[in-house]
Amino acid sequence: MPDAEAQTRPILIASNRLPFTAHRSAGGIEFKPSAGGLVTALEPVLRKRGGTWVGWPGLAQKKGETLHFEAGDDAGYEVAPVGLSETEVNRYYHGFSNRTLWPLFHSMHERAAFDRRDWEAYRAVNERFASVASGSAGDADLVWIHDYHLMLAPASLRQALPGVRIGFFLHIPFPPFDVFRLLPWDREILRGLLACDLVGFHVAGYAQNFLDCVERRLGARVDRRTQRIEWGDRTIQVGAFPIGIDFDAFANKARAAAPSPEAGRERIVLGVDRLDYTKGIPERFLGFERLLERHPEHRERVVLLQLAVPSRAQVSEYKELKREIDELVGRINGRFATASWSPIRYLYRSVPQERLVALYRDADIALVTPLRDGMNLVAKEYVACQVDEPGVLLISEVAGASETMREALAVNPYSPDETAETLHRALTMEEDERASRMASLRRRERRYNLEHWVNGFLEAAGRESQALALPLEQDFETWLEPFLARYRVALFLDYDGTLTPIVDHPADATLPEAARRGLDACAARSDTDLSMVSGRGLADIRAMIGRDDVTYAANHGLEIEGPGFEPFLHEDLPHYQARMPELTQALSESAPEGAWVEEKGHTSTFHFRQANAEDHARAADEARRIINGFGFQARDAKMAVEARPPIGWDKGRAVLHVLRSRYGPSWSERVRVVYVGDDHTDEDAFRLLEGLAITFRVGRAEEPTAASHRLGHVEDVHELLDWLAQRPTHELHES
Ligand code: GDG
Repeated sequence: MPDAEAQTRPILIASNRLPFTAHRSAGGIEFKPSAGGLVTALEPVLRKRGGTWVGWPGLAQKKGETLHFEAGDDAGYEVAPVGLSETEVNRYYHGFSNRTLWPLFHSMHERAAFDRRDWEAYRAVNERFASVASGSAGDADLVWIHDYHLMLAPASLRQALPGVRIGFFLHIPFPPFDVFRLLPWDREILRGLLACDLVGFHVAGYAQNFLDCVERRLGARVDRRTQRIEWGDRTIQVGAFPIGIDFDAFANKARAAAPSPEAGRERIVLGVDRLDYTKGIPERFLGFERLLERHPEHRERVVLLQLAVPSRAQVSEYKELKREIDELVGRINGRFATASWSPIRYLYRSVPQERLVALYRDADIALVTPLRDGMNLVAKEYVACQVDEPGVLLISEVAGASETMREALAVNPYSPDETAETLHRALTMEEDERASRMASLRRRERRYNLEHWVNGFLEAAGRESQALALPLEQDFETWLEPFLARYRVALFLDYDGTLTPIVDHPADATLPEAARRGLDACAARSDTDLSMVSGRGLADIRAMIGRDDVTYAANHGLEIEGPGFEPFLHEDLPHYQARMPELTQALSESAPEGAWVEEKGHTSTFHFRQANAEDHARAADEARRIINGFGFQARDAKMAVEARPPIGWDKGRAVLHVLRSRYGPSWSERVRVVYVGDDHTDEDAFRLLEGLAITFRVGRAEEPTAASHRLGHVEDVHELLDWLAQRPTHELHES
């Protein structure tokens, strides 16, 4: 679709909170609009294009209570509330979102709690968000999901609406790999985000961290230059979109605001934060104390005015922090106060915006020293409100904002000495330097404002993701070359969906020419042994490949034949084989038109791909019931249900049998194993080989996998075969 047309289609926004908050009062439930920057930025987009905002109204739902909300007649968009019970508010919101993800993503892992019940609530609530979103999406052109509360929702939404475009923006940092991996559910979170078309972060460093995690934890192909990820058959674009503020609105309000009562007597050093341990409030106070110790000339001339907005007061960490701050203020004020001056003025409350902008305008210095911060809007708002005498901005090196606000004075928030010295420098800075620095900061923030951010993200989300430009050989080399070098290679390949595309009838899935060439070239190498691991019967898979020097593990490995070792047939098989004809007949009788049964000796497969789509679910249920009734194990496959003898044998056990029979019990010292498969019967082999082999899962991104890497298509497997056939020949380590 042309970009211009796409920009006028409705849009769906999903965020933890709706643009207004519900409160219970004596007169019933009341709604108050939320005045946050994000709401101000996104509402006009919704009004213009139409669409829906999905979110939690901020109130725990009582049993049997239904909450109904409307954006108001003139809003021009719909509101779809997601109800949460009190337990869910505790576990999903206070628990997993704010006690696990918030500290971990701010690289404060020692504060993070990992509780499986919180995780389960998070998963359930994310699924509910996705289901409300898919029910409200209508003809929305894009679903834009916000923040760390909803990182699994994209995956559920993708399942419900496979064709929808999904954009995600993370408002907090994305941590480095060695911090992120501490999360017991790290892969699930990554997989959730990879269901998007675009994943946006504030700064390039967070996007890099995400790419590292996806590459190292999921084995996805990553193109760092274009910031793209190949995930099975899909491509995901990643990018940095530094958020801005409504600069002109802040500047205009600052021009209009009445003088702050605090202005005039002493010079003001201003801190404005939610009361949160990431914001570094105690550390900031210690830096200010050090200033007063080292530079007594500032005593009675400067005051640190700290606004701390109450936040997440139910979480114990925050209660503890409040106590710590109260004590620190008391101690420092007790130490330095005189009859007419107290060094720290601390307000634990929120103030109206007119008063906030006046403070920003009248403050001589803004002390923005979070210990870690996604971006930090306070720094930007301060700059926008500097409409009179230019002040100085001190910014923590580890706030996202410091990446672009280069003319601010950067500080390490953990160092009281550095904070003190930088404060001293700011307090003694000449007017012309202050003016130059502030003018540059203001110019940039005016240009890269909130509207610029919204438009930039929406434009990127509307662009089709191009496939990776990186040649596959390069990744094969990185993944395989160091692992294989100087070792014999045992290559295990599934057939259908791996070497050949899936077709309606298995008999039509003949080996493509490219696969034949690759297989022949691999087999021709004296340092490579080939094995086929297939659900097909032995004669069938042998005929499809047509080589005698290959090992065949047929019927999911129940029957194995290969060069150099005794043929294998599981000892319990004859018993089940005797029952097979009867089972096949029962399955055939249950089959609706188009469905059919493939008998393969020891196993049997009920195929329903060609039956009417509306019969699929019922036919599969019935087949499972019959299979179980005969004492066989029913396993779902692609548009099919397989009947297998329930003897605890699978492709993983079969691979192990081949390796032990061929190379002895110390096989792992003698060969390097590569396994390629495309469906969930291959997962048994992927799991067994975890840490022992390089494994590839081919195809659909939505299927979870234990494989170490993914490939998009059958053609990529052909390239892998070519690479393996042409890899450098080394003198073997041990033969
Ligand atoms: C998250 C990320 C990222 C504060 N006190 C009062 C008040 N505020 C307003 C400020 C500002 C907002 O609160 C705080 O925004 P920050 O960006 O500083 O921090 P978080 O709340 O942690 O936000 C952050 C942001 O998302 C956006 O992506 O920058 O890194 O952590 O707008 O003005 N507003 C009023 N009275 C107060 O007393 N009216």
